[in-house]
Amino acid sequence: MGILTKWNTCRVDGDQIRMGNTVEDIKCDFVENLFCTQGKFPEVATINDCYGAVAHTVRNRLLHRWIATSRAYYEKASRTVIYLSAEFLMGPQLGKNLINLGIYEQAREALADLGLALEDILAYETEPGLGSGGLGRLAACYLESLATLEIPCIGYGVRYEFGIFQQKIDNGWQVEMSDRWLRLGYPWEIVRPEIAPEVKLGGHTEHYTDELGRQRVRWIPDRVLMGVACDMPLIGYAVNTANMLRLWKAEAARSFDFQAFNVGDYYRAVHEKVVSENITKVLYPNDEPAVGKQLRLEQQYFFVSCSLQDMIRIYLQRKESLHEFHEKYVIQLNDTHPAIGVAELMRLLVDEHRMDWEQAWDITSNTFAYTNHTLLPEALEKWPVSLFAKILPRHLEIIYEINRRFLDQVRVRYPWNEEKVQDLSLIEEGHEKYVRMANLACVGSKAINGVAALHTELLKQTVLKHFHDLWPEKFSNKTNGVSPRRFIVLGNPGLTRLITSKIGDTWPRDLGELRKLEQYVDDSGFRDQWRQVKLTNKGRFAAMIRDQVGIEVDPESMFDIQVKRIHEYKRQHLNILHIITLYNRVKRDPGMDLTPRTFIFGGKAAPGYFMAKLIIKLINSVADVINKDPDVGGRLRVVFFPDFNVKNAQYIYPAADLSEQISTAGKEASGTGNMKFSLNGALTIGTLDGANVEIREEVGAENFFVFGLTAEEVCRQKTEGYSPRNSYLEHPELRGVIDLIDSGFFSHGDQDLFKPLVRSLLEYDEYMLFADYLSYIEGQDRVSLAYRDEQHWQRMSILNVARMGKFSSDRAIKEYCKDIWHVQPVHVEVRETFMAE
Ligand code: F58
Repeated sequence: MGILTKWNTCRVDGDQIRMGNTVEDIKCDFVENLFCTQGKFPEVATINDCYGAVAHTVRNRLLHRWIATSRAYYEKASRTVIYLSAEFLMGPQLGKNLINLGIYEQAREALADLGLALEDILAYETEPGLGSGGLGRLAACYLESLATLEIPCIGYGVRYEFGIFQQKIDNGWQVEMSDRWLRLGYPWEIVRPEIAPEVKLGGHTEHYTDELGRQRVRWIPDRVLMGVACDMPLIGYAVNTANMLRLWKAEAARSFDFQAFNVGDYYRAVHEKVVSENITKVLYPNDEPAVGKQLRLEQQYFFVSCSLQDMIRIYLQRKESLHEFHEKYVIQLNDTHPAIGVAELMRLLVDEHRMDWEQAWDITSNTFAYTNHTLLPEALEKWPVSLFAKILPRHLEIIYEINRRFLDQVRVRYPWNEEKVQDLSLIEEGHEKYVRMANLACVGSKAINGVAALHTELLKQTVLKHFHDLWPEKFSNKTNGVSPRRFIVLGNPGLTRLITSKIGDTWPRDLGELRKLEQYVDDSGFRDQWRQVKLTNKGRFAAMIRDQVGIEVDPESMFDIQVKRIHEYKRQHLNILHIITLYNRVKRDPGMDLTPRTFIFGGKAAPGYFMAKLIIKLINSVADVINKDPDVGGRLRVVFFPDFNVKNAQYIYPAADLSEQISTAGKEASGTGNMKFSLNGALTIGTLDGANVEIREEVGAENFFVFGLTAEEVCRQKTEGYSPRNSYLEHPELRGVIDLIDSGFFSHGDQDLFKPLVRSLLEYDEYMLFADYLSYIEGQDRVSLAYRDEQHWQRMSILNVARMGKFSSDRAIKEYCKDIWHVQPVHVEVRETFMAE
């Protein structure tokens, strides 16, 4: 207390403690940081030094709010949302932080005064690619909205030393390069070596009777490691709330080093350290679960255990017993990757905190909630029981006990129905037994949700049907959303200025306000400005294409873009079939009247996914031919833009005229790129899949190019027997396209290269490209026609933006808060002193 009183006298006014927001304040702090954090003087400062100095200048302003926020949460003992996710695709931090702090313009001016361009520094920044796709990016948007809505929250995850690989294209093929995002240091994280829970792995269990005569279990591990907390502050938009993302980095536990040293085994001690650190070395780059990969299971358990121990530590700072744990916390499981948390919380409560099983279960099953992100049966995670027994022997016992009690209930509810029992069981029986993580998540959670209306309905009817029959009240839909701050305000400053000039500046935190734009659709001056913004954005992206890919594209042509992970169900190859169809038409009649289009693709293929990599090769091979053909005369251009990531995405969405959302109906859970495109004024050509259905409902069917089979029709055709070869024989244009690929025309006469792709389409066509081909081509023909009526196109584009308010991540988070989390905002004031009054 003495020291606190002394510290309290150290009042410093706002400006001195690195808070000021004027151009002058920012300039001074920048120069000071150049000296004190980079150790440089201006004449020798590199771009990296300048970036570091700006980042620290911004970080200082975040830290004040971060401290004020944690103090407010501490004082109010607030109920807290825990977002547990194996992936957070946070994107570059500088621009977003400047926007959310409201000092973007001041910073730009301050740097300009010093002869530096903020744009150059933003372009220099690298991003932590700690996620592989939509699921990780959704987590990042949700954390941003949680802070903006002033909701107490901690995001917990893994600090991978290497994130998702960087993609290069070499001779048309994807080449993966390691992502060394920490190479030059990372100014946004604060490492807290003193927050370092221990995590056990392997070994065996011992059952014993304690001093009170109760049956207890001890886990004797054969490895112990340590998680070190690496924190990132996450500031909300135009509020003081700065929440925390805490990522765990694995290190060797010190006690183990000592043991080895004691017996003189220096080598083993060091080896132990290397092996321990491996756990958080690299993100698995696949878009399907890594069945049976020991390291992946260890990663999942590692971060979940660290996080739960950390939550308990924080909780016990204020409380004596853990009986109200579920009132303090609600834990959202971002898919099943953290589902082991159900068993781990049971273990911590029962084994380590000596709670009764029943009470522990009551707490656990009232703490967790589970979001499912996929309908693909092959993407449901399961782990071999043998692997579980080896790595997590105690958890396997706990899972068996949860299952025993659960199946007893099932048998009461469905007497003599062993089929039900088998479907619901946490264990899949068979030659090799598996632990089913989705079943564990469902049993251990009080709420279960899908990520778009159609997806939730299909979940209830298919993969989670038996759980829905058992507990319909647990299920709800939470359609995804995206952050308008990152994907409009930061990514599309031109559009932001135009919108704000018409409807004021409150729309970024109340996206429904965009509706007010509807009143300007008939204003031709406004439509012209709207078109001009798009043209500028296209010019900006065209320059990036020129610099990075070496292809000249015309910003006046329609930018038709498909960016997302490369996967057969997402059907990038259907897009190619359309491109080749147009090419064949031009070759037949070079003088034809063709709407000029630039087709742009981007996205990473899982390194081991042969067919996805072949699709990338096909895109590049088709590009080589078409871009050079004088008959085409530049009216069609095809570009594969390498290394699609959050940073590139910010330039891509604003430049699109047409958004390709063409997955087989019933396969894409939601999609979020579809929302980002439409919010930036692109029109969509899409199937009735995922959130496309709701986007179309919102923007109006007349402003959306729909095509293809519905999910129901896909299902029906499959059961009735679908023959892709019949479609091929029936449609001459399709035949022309497939035959051209097959002939080796795009592969310098090599008829083998694309054979696996052609074969798989002709013989199986699992994702029904041929069934949707005709309807897709007709849809594209409608698009080409529509683009020629420029005034009408602008109208549709404006209406898309005006009606997309629903897809703000703020709306999604409000729904989670109300229906699942039952949590209230906590308003944060920033005081001018660090200490309590
Ligand atoms: C995606 N899933 C869905 N998984 O595919 C997409 O429809 C949805 O919009 C998005 O989640 C957000 O809800 C997805 O991105 C992964 O990346 C997993 C990572 C771990 C391995 C398995 C895939």
